[in-house]
Amino acid sequence: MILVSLAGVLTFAATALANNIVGSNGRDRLRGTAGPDVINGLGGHDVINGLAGDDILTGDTGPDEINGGALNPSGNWYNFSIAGVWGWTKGPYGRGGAKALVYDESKIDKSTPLPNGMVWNMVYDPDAPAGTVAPISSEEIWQRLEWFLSQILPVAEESGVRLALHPDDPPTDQLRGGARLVNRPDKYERMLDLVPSPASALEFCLGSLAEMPEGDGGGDVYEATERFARAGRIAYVHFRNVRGKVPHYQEVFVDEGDLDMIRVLSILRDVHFDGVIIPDHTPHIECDAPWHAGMAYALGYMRAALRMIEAE
Ligand SMILES: [Mn+2]
Repeated sequence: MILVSLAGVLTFAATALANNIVGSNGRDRLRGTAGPDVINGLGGHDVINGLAGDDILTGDTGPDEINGGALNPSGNWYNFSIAGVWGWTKGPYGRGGAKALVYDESKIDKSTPLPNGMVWNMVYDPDAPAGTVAPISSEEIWQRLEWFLSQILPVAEESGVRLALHPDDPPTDQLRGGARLVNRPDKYERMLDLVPSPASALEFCLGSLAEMPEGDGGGDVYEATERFARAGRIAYVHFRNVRGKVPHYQEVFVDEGDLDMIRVLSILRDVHFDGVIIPDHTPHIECDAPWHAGMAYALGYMRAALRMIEAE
């Protein structure tokens, strides 16, 4: 069954492809409420920074937080990143002068350290001492993730919800001194194996995956889509497109990037994917509601594309 919902206005049901497309209201629910409830409500910055004590996420508070947090059983977004999304510039680089994001490592110093008291572009401790966050190795960030998953996944299982990890955006080797986590499709495999659980799932961001450089397990988004969808590990898909890869790429409209989005949808159809597909960030169309216009454009494309491949 397909459920299309755009700001609560439109609802259609029942097609052959068992996907849900959730509009901006669903995105808000998933991203605005559910994700931060998990991460911030349960001491996320301490976990990411490696400072969490054993009492976080354990005891009675875990299930209560999850059950009280309006989490979605199908999948709830989380990121696990020190630097967050950083290093891009925004300008009228998109088609028709739309404002779009460009990531170009020749224009930045990606090792620029994070100030103390900040994680994921957010200040969590305004009284932090002056200075910067020390570099964090790949081994260290994977250990922190393992601890986090070992604590929260049993609670998620008990509560009947899935947690869906977003890959790194941008998927560099390191950013601001911190090693990145899922910057190749195969790293998703490593994450799933780290703490095996049916509650552990993927927030499968097609844009971030397409930005991953070739080689070292990167490059083939179609193969990764089929592999993880067939295994039932994709909780939901971020449907967006890009042109180029790390170290230089640009975010573009869904119909003009390097990824063949129709091919991706066909793969999902062929493996009977029954998760959720939502639009991700898009170029901002010049008008009174630039973000909403971009989202509406992506949703319209997605609906039309689904109709087309279902008719094949
Ligand atoms: Mn995304």
